Amino acid sequence: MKVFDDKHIKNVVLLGSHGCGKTTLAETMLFEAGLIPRRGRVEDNNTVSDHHALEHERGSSVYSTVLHTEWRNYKINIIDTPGLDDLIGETIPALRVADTCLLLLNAHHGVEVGTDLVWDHIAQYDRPVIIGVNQVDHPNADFDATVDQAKEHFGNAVTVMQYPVESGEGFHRIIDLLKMTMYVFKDEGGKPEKQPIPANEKEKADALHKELVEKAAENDEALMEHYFDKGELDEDEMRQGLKQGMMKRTCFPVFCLSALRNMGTGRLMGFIDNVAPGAIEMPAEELVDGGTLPCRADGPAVLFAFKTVIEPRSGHITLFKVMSGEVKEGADLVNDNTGSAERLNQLFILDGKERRPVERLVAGDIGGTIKLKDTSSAHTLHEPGKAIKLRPIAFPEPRLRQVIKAADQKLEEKLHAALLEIQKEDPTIVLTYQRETGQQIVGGQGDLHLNLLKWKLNHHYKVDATFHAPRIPYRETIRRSAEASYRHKKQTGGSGQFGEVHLRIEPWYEGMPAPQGVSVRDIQEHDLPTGGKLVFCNCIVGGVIDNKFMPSILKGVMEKMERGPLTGSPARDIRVVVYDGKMHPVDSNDISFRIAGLQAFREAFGNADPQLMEPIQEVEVRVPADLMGDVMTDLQGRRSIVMGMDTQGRYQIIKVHTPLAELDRYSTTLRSLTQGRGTYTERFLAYQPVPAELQHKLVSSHKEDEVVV
Ligand SMILES: Nc1nc2c(ncn2[C@@H]2O[C@H](COP(=O)(O)OP(=O)(O)OP(=O)(O)O)[C@@H](O)[C@H]2O)c(=O)[nH]1
Ligand SMILES: [Mg+2]
Repeated sequence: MKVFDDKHIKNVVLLGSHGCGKTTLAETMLFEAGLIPRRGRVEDNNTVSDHHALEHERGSSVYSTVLHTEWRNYKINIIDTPGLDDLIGETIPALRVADTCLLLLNAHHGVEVGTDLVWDHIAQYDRPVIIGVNQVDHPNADFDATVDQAKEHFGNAVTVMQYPVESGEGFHRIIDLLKMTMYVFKDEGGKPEKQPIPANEKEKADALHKELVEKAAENDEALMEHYFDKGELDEDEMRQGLKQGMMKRTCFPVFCLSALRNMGTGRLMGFIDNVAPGAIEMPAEELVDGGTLPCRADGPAVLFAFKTVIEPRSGHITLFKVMSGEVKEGADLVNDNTGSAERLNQLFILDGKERRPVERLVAGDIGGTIKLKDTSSAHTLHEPGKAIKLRPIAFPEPRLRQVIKAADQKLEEKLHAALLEIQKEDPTIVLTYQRETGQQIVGGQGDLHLNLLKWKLNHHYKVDATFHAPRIPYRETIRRSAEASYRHKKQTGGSGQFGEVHLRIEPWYEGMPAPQGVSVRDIQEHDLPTGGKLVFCNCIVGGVIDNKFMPSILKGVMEKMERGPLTGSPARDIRVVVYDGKMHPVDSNDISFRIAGLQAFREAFGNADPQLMEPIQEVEVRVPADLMGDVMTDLQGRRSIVMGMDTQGRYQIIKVHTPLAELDRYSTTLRSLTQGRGTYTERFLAYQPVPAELQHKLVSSHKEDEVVV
């Protein structure tokens, strides 16, 4: 495999809504450059990019795939991403390492919901953008309307570079406004014939050319002056101006394509070669500990591992971008995140599933290796003796959480191990364990994401998993103090059991004064594993309960607090004052005092105005302004408290506090309320009291466990 120097490498990520033609375009770019002898089709499951069984089954991309093409003297690394929003975890790492985004629009759908969603991510990464209007050959294609929508959604930086003489089935001619020429394609596409712009298109082409020249000139004073003097810029000057515009994001050049019929790809690749910024032209990477790392071939060797791919047979493949310097096969590096030494035993570039060995890779290039010991996604590897750590990759929080179980209980451990593996590949799969319910919760980006997870578990790990809604982690507490006493007495045959405990329970709060009216011998503060506190005061006088039984009483109280009296949820923030009791010289033992403590606590709890607490989430919903009413009405039906509203471009941001219990499958509801245009984030805020009526309902539907003696 040829080694390209840092000046001849371009990294492009293909982005766009589901089905706009990214995979088809990637295939065409490889074919047009002569790297593959024939073009595969997504429908025939034979494209280079969509090579996974899961992608074949679905007929669309599920994974981000790295490919490369060569056009003239340049190597263009392409990362083809899946367009479905649930698979954003695949797209984000690709965006992180790409230097230019190629955003595809579908000429018969215009700007779609998926386009808008991915646009938000592009904007966060502040990357240069080329817009490709694809499917211009489609019978319902409308190039002009698509460009108008693009301007409406992404602003005036949208700049037409080309337009089709005719959209729709007859599409075969493109007018290029930089070269001021017309490309005429044969039916099968490929290399076009260049022709002069026809007279009836001249006026339109001249006007658009002028706009393009002005756009190119506006980023550079010297160019602007030049333009004023001559009234024109030559091609090179235009390229220079457009590159600057792309880097400043004041220019998003628009190209005209039919990926399916191979029209427009060659010219697009030529533009990527000549104009799209390469890694060495992009701003230096910011480092975690301050400072920056410019992408230079003569800098220290630094790699950024952006993705882990798990191949069932060959194990983990680590995909990386060379952020600086160069690496050779066999290089010894250090992982800055773990401190581990790593050797690049193999060095290759990837074209879908094909690995092509390469002797070395230089700054800006993308490659892969296998069998790294201790390297995960977003880790930095560098030559020994340096301390360089690149910023991590931020992934969105889960939008759907479900309890996951192995259908066959015996496979529970296998399921857990499989989930840990999958998580390495897909950081948007988030595992949590809910201690009090003993439930394993898996978080993902939506129903589809979790369905794909199920598929992977089934097919790659041979575990069938079931999903269901998690139990709400309620908490129980009290609102006033109450006293109770309990005598546990059992006289059966030989030795009996006896223990009597008198206690008072009180709502605990930070800075609470010591118990009044009793003589305190000992106070213990326990941080509970499920949050909150239990403060346990030994106020026994005259030795009515021996000190050695106090731990048993505490144990009984703790047991009831772990599975609270109201709904079996953990109780919290309670002070227990044990002030009296009785012992029996022979029959008193640990178990008697444990039971007496537990029962006394339980009884006192019932009289202490018990309160069920529920988790409240801080929720931020982002919806197009016209859908705000419906979304708001729905949120109000979910016991939400509106905290504020904001405008962000064409969107409204609604901030609410909503009980977790009301957010079950909210992502699915929000999608259907907004045809997918609304998004939201949520995070835990605090525990708050459950309203009385609802508490009554929850308590009556819970049957308290019998006390096991
Ligand atoms: N008419 C026409 N159809 C196209 C063109 N490009 C792609 N298609 C078709 O559109 C469908 C989707 O194409 P893909 O390449 O899978 O789209 P994608 O953007 O990769 O889709 P995801 O991976 O799901 O995001 C396929 O049926 C393609 O044949 C085009 O230029 N013209
Ligand atoms: Mg695809």
